[in-house]
Amino acid sequence: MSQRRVPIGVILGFLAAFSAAGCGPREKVARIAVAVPLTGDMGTEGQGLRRAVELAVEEANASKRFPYRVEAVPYDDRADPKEAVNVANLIISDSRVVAVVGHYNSGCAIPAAKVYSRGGVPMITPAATNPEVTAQQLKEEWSGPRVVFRVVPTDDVQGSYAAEFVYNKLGKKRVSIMHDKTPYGQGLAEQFRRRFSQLGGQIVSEDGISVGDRDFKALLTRIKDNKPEGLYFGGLYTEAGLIVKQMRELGMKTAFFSGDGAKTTGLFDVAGEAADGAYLTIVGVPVELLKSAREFVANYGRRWTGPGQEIKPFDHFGYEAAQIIFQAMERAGPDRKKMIEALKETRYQGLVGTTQFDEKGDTLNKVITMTQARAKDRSFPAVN
Ligand code: ABU
Repeated sequence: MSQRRVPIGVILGFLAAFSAAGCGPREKVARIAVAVPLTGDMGTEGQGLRRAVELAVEEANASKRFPYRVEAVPYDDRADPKEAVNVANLIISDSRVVAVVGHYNSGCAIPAAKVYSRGGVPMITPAATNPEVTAQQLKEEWSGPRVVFRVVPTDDVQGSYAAEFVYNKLGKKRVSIMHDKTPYGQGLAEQFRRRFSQLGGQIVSEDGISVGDRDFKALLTRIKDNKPEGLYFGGLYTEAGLIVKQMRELGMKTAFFSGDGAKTTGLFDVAGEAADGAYLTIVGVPVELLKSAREFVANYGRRWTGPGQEIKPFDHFGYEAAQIIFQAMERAGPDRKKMIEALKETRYQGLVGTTQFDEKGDTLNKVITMTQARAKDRSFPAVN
């Protein structure tokens, strides 16, 4: 009996045409990676972004917008820069991933962006606000393609805005600064300091703390002795909540200011009543005030009804990032390289207005809103 050999190329081709489960032809899929913190303190914010992107993906599939299925694939970077790089390496190695929505933390987005450039995968951050996230792409040492885009304004804008509010609107001239020594927290605090000093304000002290620190009373007692009229903190909601709580426990009535990383209901979970009156900037306009986001808010509320699934402050930016990716997919097809070029030409009219990117990949939309925490209903009404 003669035996006929099947060429290996034919076997590989046959296998590739079938799904990993081996139970049918492989479905055409384009994946959007959602690389955010899904666990730990910042998991609340990352889970919100995951829900927002999943909603966008479900809507795209339901409307048969593409001749293939779109999947949102979540990756947990745990708000840890090393884990973000690990996750980014996993993402670029999955050839079905055409784009990334992420990361939340600037400290994660900065190193992960280098990996995405190496893999030629476009990334849109819906939350990381340190200027370096995108600016690093224009530096001489950046050897790969420019792949990073951002739909939120940066901390030079946010820090300056806060300084002008404190100095001009509230008339406070002597402020202490604290920050968490991360690219986000320290960077935002430095931008605040730069503008506040330019205006003629006096920085009476500046101190770095570490993420995970719990007891700030010794430091706050020293700060209290300097009698500042305000305390500006660059960092995230857990440390912000602990600081403002301990300030009030020490009898410090000093006004408390922080940024978009602290403006979330987690602040009330940590600080309780002590959060009341804290001033927090947020990038863009809070979603509840955006007429253009009403349908998104209603759909989100219908889709995500479980405990802890309420809309989070950056979710509309996550949804917007997904829509901008879809627009690029329509123009370029689910092709990483072509999508990068299509994203550079973005002109998208969405929930937050018109998004167009500058040469760094930053949105031209530079709106910042000042809010003030209201403990009785755990809300952040706008004050400007
Ligand atoms: N911008 C909100 C906090 C996240 C970050 O930029 O690190």
